[in-house]
Amino acid sequence: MSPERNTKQPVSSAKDPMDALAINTMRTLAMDAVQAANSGHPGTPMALAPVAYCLWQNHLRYDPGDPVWPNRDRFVLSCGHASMLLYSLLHLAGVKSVNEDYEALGTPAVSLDDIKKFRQLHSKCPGHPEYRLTSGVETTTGPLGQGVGNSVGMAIAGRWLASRYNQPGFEDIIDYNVYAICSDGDMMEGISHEAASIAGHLRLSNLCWVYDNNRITIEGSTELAFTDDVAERFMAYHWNVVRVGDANDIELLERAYHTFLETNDRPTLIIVDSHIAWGSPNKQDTAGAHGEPLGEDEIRLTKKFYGWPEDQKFLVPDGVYEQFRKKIGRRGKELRDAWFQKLEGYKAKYPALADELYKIQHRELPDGWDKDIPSYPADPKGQASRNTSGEVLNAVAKNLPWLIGGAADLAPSTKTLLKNVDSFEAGSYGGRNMHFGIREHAMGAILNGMATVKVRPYGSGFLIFSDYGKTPIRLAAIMELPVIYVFTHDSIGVGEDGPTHQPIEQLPSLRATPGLMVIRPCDANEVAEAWRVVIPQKHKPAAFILSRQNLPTLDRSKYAAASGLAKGAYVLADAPDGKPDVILMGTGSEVSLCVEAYETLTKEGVKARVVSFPCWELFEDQDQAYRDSVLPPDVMARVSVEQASSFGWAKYVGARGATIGMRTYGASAPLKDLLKEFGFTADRVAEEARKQIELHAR
Ligand SMILES: Cc1ncc(C[n+]2csc(CCOP(=O)(O)OP(=O)(O)O)c2C)c(N)n1
Ligand SMILES: [Mg+2]
Repeated sequence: MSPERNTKQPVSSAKDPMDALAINTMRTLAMDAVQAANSGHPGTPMALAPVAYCLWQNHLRYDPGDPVWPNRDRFVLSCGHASMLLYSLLHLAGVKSVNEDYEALGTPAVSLDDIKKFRQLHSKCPGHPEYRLTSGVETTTGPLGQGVGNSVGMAIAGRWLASRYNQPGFEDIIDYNVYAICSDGDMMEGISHEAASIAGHLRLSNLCWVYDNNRITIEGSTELAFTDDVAERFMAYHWNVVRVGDANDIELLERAYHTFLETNDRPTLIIVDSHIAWGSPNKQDTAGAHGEPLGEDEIRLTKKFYGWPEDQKFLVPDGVYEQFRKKIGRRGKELRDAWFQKLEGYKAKYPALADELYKIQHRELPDGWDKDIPSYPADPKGQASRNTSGEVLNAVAKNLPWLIGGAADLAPSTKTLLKNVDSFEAGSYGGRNMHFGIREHAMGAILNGMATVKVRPYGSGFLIFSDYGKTPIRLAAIMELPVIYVFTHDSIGVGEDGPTHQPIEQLPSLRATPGLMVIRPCDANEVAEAWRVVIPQKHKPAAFILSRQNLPTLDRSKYAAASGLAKGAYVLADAPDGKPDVILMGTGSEVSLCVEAYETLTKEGVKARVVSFPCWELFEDQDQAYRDSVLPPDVMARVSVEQASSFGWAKYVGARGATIGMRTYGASAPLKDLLKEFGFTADRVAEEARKQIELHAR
């Protein structure tokens, strides 16, 4: 079957001629912007213009003047390649920009000039919508499937906030809905299966996905690779499924949105059949015709069909801005103003809850959030860092009510269960223990969606499976969302489970993610410090890398205080005169090996220093003087020890330094045998130290 093609989008069935004019304005802006950039996807924004227009104008509870109003409906464009659809809406609806402190600036979020500079440096209209860069963009999309995943997190956060903050007389303080527009690609990606499955299970009736069933992707018809019965699939996930046979049929679209609004026990999928506009007949058979500019001639023809001045570019006809002001503008402002008025009454009646809501929205913490974080006495046996982390997490959660999270079915292993706290489940949306199921990828995207709503989410699993959810991790870093990942079973230390479960390259790969704080604490007190550093972060995601096996708790009266963790790396033990001949550095379980080797070397009269190095990202943030004080440039005899790929350590040990790490996968065996086999012993560390001193003395 050849894909159906239709360059000229039929004029929509809008009754008000101004609606039709506004819809065609969105389409022509998309054509012109993509043509000017000479790259991008014009077809989908054109085809979906009526779908999004109808939603924004008639349903979205959204005030363009205040795009951070906490109870606004969320709109996610999961098919981020259709970004011009969102940019034209943000522009025409007059959405205002907001600064880092969430204050409305009065300037447009997207100016016509930004649209003219679509995909150019410093434009507010980058190739794919970017959260933080452009006000009104609720989440960064582009990697297909992420947006729909985020939308589930937004819906979850909405349900949780409603459960805690809606009170008698104030039942609608939080009652926003979440809409996501998605495409064939979103539907094919595995993450949409995971996300839809958990959304259906949780019966998130505040969630609506609009699926653009245009039956075409880049290589051609979906017949090539995708013949799922999407409706059946979603019904099996316990979704309500509605069909709209024609994307231009405003009446059918209206009916579908109403059905969503009236459905109170499950999420809704609206399947919209559409035809993509994708270039003239002579371009149809060339590879890449889908997702390319239409070309000047085609644009002229299309504009003629719309009754548009053929040579005018970026035209917004008279009355179009007014049409948006009259509908979404007026409705949104009224709703928003009424909400803030209501909030005054709420503040009077429920001051403590109102204060929490304020703090959540500003990413502030309750006073005394850290008062129950324990400190740990020296203990040669110690405990696993995952266990300490569970204790510290619980100590923090007690005083930070909007810390919410869970595991991908591994809470007994990751120790992330909050004690004396309910589960977040369908019909019990006040719980804070999330059960993501074995869905690492969706978990990551859900955490991102929750973080955009500004509750404080965490997710957990085995470090090895962080790869399953890597894209959401990097998107959290791009979006600067303070998501917390608790990754346990951090090394070949998992022993008998063998190479499939022993992380090797995961640590360097996470460390290579710009902006992600990867923290591998060496003992119980470093774990406590790590949480102390991470929780106040407003714009940085963090990953805790924790052991399954016990780690001795260092005697901090003998060695330096764990508060050094805040600087990423610190001198734990030093040569008596502070002038070491060799530096031993390690993270996590390997720090105690360094300490043991240090004691041996010291007895031999060798002047050694131990550097505990829990977080590269934090260390790189320190000034040169501090970094030199930890790693003096004139001491090049250096040894690093870490049970992971040694990739990257040369940066700190130098080209002639020694790295004790992994250059192969691990093996299935008891831990003590593995440590010997792969050289993670204090003797080996001491031996490499002696060799280093000799090498650098030459
Ligand atoms: C995870 C991911 N893989 C691949 C791509 C590259 N890509 C961009 S658009 C697209 C296909 C578009 O087809 P569809 O999702 O049906 O959207 P439509 O073109 O119909 O709007 C692909 C493969 C991507 N953006 N994300
Ligand atoms: Mg498609």
